[in-house]
Amino acid sequence: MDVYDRTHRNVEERESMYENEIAQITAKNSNEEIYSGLLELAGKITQQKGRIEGKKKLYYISAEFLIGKLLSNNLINLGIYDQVAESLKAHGKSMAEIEEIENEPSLGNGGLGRLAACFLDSIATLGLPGDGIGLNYHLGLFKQEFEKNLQKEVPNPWMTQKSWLRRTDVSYPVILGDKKVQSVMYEIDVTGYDNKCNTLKLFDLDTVDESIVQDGGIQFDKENISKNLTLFLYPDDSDYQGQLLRIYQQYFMVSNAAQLIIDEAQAKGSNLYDLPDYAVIQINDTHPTMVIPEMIRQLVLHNIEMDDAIEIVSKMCAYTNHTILAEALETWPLWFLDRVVPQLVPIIKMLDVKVKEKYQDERVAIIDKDQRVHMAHIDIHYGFSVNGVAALHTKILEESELKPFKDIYPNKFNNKTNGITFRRWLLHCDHELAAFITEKIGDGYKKDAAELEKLLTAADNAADLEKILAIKKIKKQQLKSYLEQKEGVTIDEDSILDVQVKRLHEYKRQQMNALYIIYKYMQIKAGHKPKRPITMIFGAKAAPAYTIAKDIIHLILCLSEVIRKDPEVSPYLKVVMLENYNVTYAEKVIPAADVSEQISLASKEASGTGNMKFMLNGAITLGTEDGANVEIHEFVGDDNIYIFGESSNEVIEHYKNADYVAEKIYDRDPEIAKLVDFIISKELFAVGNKKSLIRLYMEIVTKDWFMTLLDIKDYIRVKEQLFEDYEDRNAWAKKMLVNISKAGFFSSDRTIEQYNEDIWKLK
Ligand code: GPQ
Repeated sequence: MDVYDRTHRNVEERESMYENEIAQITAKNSNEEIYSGLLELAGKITQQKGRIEGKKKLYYISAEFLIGKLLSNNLINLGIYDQVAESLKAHGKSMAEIEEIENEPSLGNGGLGRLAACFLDSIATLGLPGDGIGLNYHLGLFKQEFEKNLQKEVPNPWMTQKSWLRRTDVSYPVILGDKKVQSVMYEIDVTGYDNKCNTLKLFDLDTVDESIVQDGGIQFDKENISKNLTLFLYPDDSDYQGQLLRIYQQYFMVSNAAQLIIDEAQAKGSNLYDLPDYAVIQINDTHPTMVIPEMIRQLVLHNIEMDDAIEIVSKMCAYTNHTILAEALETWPLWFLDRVVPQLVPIIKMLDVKVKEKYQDERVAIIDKDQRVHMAHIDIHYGFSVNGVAALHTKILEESELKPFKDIYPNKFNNKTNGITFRRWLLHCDHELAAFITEKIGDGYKKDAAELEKLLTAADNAADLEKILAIKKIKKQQLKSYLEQKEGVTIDEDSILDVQVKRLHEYKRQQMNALYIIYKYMQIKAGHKPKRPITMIFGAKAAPAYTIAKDIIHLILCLSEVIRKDPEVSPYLKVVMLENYNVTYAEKVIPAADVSEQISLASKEASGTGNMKFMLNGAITLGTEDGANVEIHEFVGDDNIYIFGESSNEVIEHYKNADYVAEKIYDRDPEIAKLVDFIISKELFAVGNKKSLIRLYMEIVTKDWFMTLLDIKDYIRVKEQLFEDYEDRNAWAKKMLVNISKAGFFSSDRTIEQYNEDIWKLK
């Protein structure tokens, strides 16, 4: 029997096995009871399937795991989703209402955290032994609310009595400053699609006290470490205490990780000298970097000589870089580390001395002349692999950002273009599209995403093109009713849905999209109405201390209000800023999108993963040649993507020569000036905060660090072309199909296979 048939048989057996239980659970009256019944059943099936075992195991250490709600995800992976959904339907209920009971875990921020979650799904699906290790943030990332067109941050308690989170009795002592604390490990099962499971291990402290957080904005006592250690993800680090807290968190995470890894390896028979045969650690950006000196310290405590310990650890650790933004590259003043983790400082100093003995090059030093510790440099010198997250990103790392390291260690560098799990980002979020694909090409694509290419034949079939447009409309209608209930706004399902959802950052250039809205508003006021109404959707949280990012949110909310209240414009243009954009929201909005805005300044977006989700769901990319957009472009070809703006090479040159001056463009080009000036118009002042709008205006005119004005005209030109092309519905549907069928490469199953082949080498 081949694998496909066996898979099928397993699903059928399982379905009949749990038929009675599913019938009982779904017959319950309250949605809460149904939810907890399903939670228990999923836990039971997971346990029956068992854990993925192997001598060597991967530990994916990450400050963030943006896992999203787990109910549907787990039911799909366990093979009982359809049966549960049907059974619910027979009782007049829907999966969607049961999903509403679950809180979305607030354990991540953006792309890096979501990538970690997609990776866990693929690792388990491929049957590789690999666990995630992170922290159990009680209040996680803040919840975003809008008040007076401004972002307000409120605590986001997500843990409930009944949840996927399970307390274990695993516990380790950790030194935090002058105190020793005792950790607690929680676990969440990571189900593989038609496979066994791994776990996500989240460390915490029993002494953490949510009650120290005051109402009305997020304020708490940053000094009381044992009370606040795991309260928040990225506690505000705009002050000194906040920065220390970040280091405490990082150390707590990696000290637990190191002790757990040693324990598990020893239990499997390791003598610790052979630890690299039992464990490989993937360091997800630099937040977990201290695992290197901490692991060395732990091994020395186990009576291993320092030099041996360094060698052992260097064979175990691999580092992924997720950004070239200078401000995001972590460097800590040595004296900070001396206060928080004095036990690591002698080791870090020794690692630094060894580097300095070998290489007399300040650029590759761990401790620089200002006594700052460059975390990435520890990873590169004392890990065996360094990877970027898209082809262009890795190239920039190798050729400029990390060139001195590439020269020393040519073989350590490799690329691993990011991916997304198709279970969540197709099977779960767009059942209609998945059913269409299955009908056309069978369900082999669910396990082998490359099979999506077979769909290309549908691009020549008029009936299929009709269907694909009809599915998009259904997804828009579903989003419409969700938004009516969630936001109290109504969108037009026949309008073009143009979506930019991602964290708010100047390099991602939401402000450029806002300038387009101003352009369109002015066009409509001047009588040039679009052929079809346009709905612009934004979703983005700004870091609480990132003032300009909050100003950009303010601008978008103000534009939304001005347009909404203007009867001349509102029939043609609508701006919706989603409140508290998160994974759950992404699952609703991405399948409904026509246009995927990926407009970062070329060279600045390491990869992007939203771009892949939109592509898979049949949205067309409007973007710069940046991150994975470059690879998307290569796959779909010029006719099926809209590219604009200066290239990464040109941008890098501008930075090098410091020759980009926004003010010059503003002075030279009255059309551009007109758009920017609207930010401080009486129309916007009437609904907004003058100080914030002026600050943003000044920033764009006098600084514009991410070169909005450089690309704005090309952006408007290409976007107008895209809207025109949209009217040829048949041609547009073809573009959609090409995008879907070429998305296979961006499955995280492919990414994980490559990590395993080149780096982890798990059996
Ligand atoms: N990314 Cl360093 C984050 O979301 N957070 C971070 O702290 C860093 C990177 C993103 C990056 O901006 C995207 O381009 C990537 O697609 C994503 O990581 C995953 O690699």
